[in-house]
Amino acid sequence: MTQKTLQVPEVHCDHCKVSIEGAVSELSGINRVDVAISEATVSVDFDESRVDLDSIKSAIEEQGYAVFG
Ligand SMILES: [Cu+2]
Repeated sequence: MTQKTLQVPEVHCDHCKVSIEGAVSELSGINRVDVAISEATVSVDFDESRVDLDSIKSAIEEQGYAVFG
């Protein structure tokens, strides 16, 4: 399992949290996803043999957020 924390500066409220966590958890190979609103970060545990980081970033970007890290 790989753990990664991404910076998503536009995260600011529960709506952002629900949108991003929902979109990322729909991908296969995601063990855990957590959006920290106060830090504007997305922490994700994932199985690299089933999903890659670019796919996770794309899922967040498709919700309308820029992703860094
Ligand atoms: Cu929001």
